[in-house]
Amino acid sequence: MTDKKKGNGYAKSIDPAALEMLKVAEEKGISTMFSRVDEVSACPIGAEGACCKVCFMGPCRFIGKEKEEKHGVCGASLATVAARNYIRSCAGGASAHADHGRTIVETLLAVARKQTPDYAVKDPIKLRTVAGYFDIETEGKDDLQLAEEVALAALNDWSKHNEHQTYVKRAPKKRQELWEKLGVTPRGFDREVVDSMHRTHAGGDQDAEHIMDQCVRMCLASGWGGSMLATDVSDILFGTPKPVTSEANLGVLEAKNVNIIIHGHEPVLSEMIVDAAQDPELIEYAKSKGAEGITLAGICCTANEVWMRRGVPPAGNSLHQELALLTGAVELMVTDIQCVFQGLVGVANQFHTHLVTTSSKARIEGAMHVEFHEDRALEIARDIVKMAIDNFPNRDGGQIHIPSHKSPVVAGFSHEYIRYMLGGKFRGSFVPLNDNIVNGKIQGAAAIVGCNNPRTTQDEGIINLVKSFIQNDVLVLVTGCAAHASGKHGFLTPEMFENAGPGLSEVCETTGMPPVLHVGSCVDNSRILTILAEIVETGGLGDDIDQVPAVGISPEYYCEKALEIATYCVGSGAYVIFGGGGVARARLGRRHRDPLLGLGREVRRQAGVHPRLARDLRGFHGPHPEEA
Ligand code: MSK
Repeated sequence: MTDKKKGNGYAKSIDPAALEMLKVAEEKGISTMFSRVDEVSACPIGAEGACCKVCFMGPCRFIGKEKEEKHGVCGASLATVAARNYIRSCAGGASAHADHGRTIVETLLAVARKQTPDYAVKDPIKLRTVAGYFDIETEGKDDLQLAEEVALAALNDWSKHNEHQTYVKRAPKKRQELWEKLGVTPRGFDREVVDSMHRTHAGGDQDAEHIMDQCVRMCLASGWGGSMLATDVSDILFGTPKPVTSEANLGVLEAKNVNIIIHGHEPVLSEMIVDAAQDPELIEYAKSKGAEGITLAGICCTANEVWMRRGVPPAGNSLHQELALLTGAVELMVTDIQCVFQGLVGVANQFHTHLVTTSSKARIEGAMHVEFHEDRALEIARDIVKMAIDNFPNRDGGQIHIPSHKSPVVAGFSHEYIRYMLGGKFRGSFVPLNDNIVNGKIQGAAAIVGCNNPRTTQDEGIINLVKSFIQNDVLVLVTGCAAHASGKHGFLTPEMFENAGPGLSEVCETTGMPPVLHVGSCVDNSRILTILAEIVETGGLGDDIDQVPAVGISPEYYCEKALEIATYCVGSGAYVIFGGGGVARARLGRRHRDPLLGLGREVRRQAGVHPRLARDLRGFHGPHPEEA
C-alpha cells in the first residue's frame, strides 16, 4: 500500500496480515481508516491545540508566524487556549477510564447483593488486599459481606468532595509529599472533572500553568483512582492474570467455524460472551447450522482482558477492527465502549456480518443494539452468540479471505505474578529485578503503551522500540494495542530472550521471565504504576518513581485516553515520551527535575523554542501531518 500524498514507500502497516487485507479492501473498493486517512487532511491548527471554541465570539484560530503574540477576542493567549484544549481532552480520556472503573465496581456491588447470578468473587485474596487499602476489617467476614463494603468504599471515592482519594497512599511517600506541596493530590474523580470543565469555561482559569496543574490532579485521580480500581476490582471478579498461552492476529479466525469478535474495553460483557461461546449446547447448535464450532477472538482492550485471563486469541489492535470484518468470515462483532469506530458499519454492510452494540452509553447508527444488563448477563450473552450462529448460513463462501498470519503468545503478567515469578511462592519479591538493575544486567524498564494511528505506519514505532529496547538490555512492559502489536509480531514469547542483550537475556533465562511482558489493557497502565511503586518500595533504586530508570512511551497514540495516561504518568514521576511513530520527541517529564512543573512550563513555553515538542504537547490528533 502506498500513500497518495507521500508516494511510494509509505507503508500503511508492517503487519503482513494487515497489508493482505488492505489489498482486499482496495480490490473490493471498501473504505477503511487506512484509506480515509488519505482523504481527510488533519487540521494543523487543531493539531496544535491552537483553535479556541469555548465561546461563540470565535472560534479564534492562532495562525501565522506571530501567533505567539496574538490573542483571541476575549484576550486569551495561545498558551491559555492550548492548555484549555489539553485539559478538556484529558477530561474525556480520564472520564472513559474512570467510568469504566465505576461500572466494574457496580458489578462487584451487584454480586455482593446477589443481584446478578452470573458473576462471582474469583479472587478472594485480592478482595482482602483491596479491603486492606480501604482500612476495612476483614476478620470473620465472608466474601460477599466484604465485597459489599469494598464496593461501597470504592464508589465513595468517585464522589469525595474535599477528601483525597484512598489509593493515593499506594504511591511512594516522597511522591505523596510532592503532590501535597504542589496542591495536586487528587480528590474524588467526579469533582476533579467538574472542576476542570468549570475552570475552562470562557472567562475562568486563564493561567496555562495553573490549568495544567489541575490537569495533572484530574489525571492522577484517574490513574491512582478510577483506573487502578478498575484493574483491582476486575481481578477480584474475573481473576488476577497469570500467564496463558494463545495466538495473535487475524489468522486466529477459522474458516469452518462461526466467528465472533468481541471489541471494546470492559470485561463485564466479554467474560459472559466467553462463557456462552464455550457452552456445549451452543457449540452443538453451531454444528447444526453447518459450522464445525465457534471461534471467539478479540479486538482492542476487551480482547486484552479476556486474552490475559481466558486465553481468548486476540485478532488485532484498533486498526484491525475493520480488517477483521473484511475477511468475510465474521458472523458477528459485539462491542461495548471506547475505540469502536462508526466506520465498522460500512464494512459490515458489505458482508453478512452483524455489528451489535450493547452499552447504554454507546450506540452506532446503522448497527444493531442489544442492551446489556448485569442481572441477565449470561442470558443476553447467549442470545448474542445464538444470533451469530443463526447468521452462519448467510455467509458467502466466495467472499472469505482469512490471512494465515498468526503468532504464538504468552500474556497475563500482573504485578502479583511478576513478584511470584521472580521469587517463588514463599519469597516472591521484586528484589531480583532491582538487584539486576543495580548491577547493570538490566538497564531499566520501558513501558510501550497505547494505540495505533493510521497517520503513521501501523505497529512500526511500537515494534522498533520493543526490538531495540530488549537488544539494549531494557525490560519491556506492553499494554493496550502495543501489546497486540508485540504479540502479532512474535515478541510475546519466553524464547524472545534469545534476541535480548546479554544481561537481560541472562536474567530472563535464569528466572523464566520473558523480556517483553504483556501487562494488560489500557486501563491496566495502572498496573505499571503499581510496579513502579513496588520497585521503589523494594529499595536500592531511590525513594521516588522519578529515580527509577524507567520510561513510558506511546509511539502511535490516537485518543484522549492516551493523553490522560501520559499525564498521570508524568504526575507520578515517570519519564514519558509521546508520539512520533517511535521517534522519541516530546519529553513531558524530568525535563526540569520536577516533572509536574516541567509539564506546566512546557505548555506555557509554547512553540517558539521547540516547535516539535510543543506540537506534541498540544497535539490531540496524532503525529503532525508533516511528520506522519
Ligand atoms: S484500545 S485506547 S486504541 S490502546 Fe485500549 Fe488500543 Fe488505544 Fe484504544
